[in-house]
Amino acid sequence: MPESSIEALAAGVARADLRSVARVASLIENRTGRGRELVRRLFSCTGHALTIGITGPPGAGKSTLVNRLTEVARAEGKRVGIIAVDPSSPFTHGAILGDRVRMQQHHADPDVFIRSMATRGRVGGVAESTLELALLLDAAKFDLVIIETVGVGQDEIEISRLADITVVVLVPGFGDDVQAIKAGLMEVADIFAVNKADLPGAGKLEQEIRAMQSLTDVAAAKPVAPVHRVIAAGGTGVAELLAEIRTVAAHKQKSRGPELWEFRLRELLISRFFASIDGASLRRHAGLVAAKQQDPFSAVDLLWDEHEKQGRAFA
Ligand SMILES: Nc1nc2c(ncn2[C@@H]2O[C@H](COP(=O)(O)OP(=O)(O)OP(=O)(O)O)[C@@H](O)[C@H]2O)c(=O)[nH]1
Ligand SMILES: [Mg+2]
Repeated sequence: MPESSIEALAAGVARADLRSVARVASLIENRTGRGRELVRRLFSCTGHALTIGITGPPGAGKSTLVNRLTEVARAEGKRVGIIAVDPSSPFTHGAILGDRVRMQQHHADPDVFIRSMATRGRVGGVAESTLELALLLDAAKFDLVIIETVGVGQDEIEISRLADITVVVLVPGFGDDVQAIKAGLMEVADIFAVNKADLPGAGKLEQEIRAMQSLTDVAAAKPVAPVHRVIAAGGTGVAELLAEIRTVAAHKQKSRGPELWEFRLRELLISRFFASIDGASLRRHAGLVAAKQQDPFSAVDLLWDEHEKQGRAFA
């Protein structure tokens, strides 16, 4: 099919043709060589979009917030690409279905592109696919690219950091048992959104965040992340949040282009390595090491060999 040649698809993306964007997105999701080739070609056209990572505990209102941010950006005439990374873990409540329902108002809008990426059963490769999708949407001239991940595991949290700026969404009324989640999320936040501020406890949560910041940010030598109260459900505070995102992102970009790419390249390396390792094999070695039937260094040697074999097949 001549219209699906790499050249034609690249040209389609460059002129923001949505059918081409959708086809390339599928090529990326299916981890095809053509998808990767296209992203390589399109990379020189990227750099225009602001990418925003939105992460936070399950049910914090991330999708609702993404929906509202999209509304605000659309009212400005901006085009918005959304990538919802769904780990299909027991922690999420059918995120894909929920996202579809909540995003429905934007579905008919040709200037909003939504892609849910299921990660079930994949050990690695998620960071790489996510970055490829984000670059695709950037090349297709979307002004904002929003990446939603559920901030439960470290991997998910790291994916939100592939963006130019990371917003951590927290909600009042969690028990003390989520302190651990919060601690993991503290380090990645450029901005905190205290959502569901219509519920009691928003002030207390804000105080807790500031108290934790006073402990962690000194050591991290990182600017203190602003805290914003929002009611995503009603849209309150969302325009202000977007303005803050832009301000913080502008500051960050000035100082940390190479630093951000160093982080991204590291994530890509890890992602690619784990994409070539079978999860079952990793678990098998872990079992052998735990049972003292194998030492961890030999296990790593064997996993590395597996990666080299797979890596060659992959290339
Ligand atoms: N009271 C109140 N409820 C909200 C607010 N924002 C979102 N919700 C509700 O919180 C629930 C979860 O919202 P989602 O947007 O699906 O949350 P999420 O963080 O995307 O959830 P996962 O993707 O499953 O982790 C929904 O029932 C929303 O209607 C808010 O500002 N106030
Ligand atoms: Mg969601």
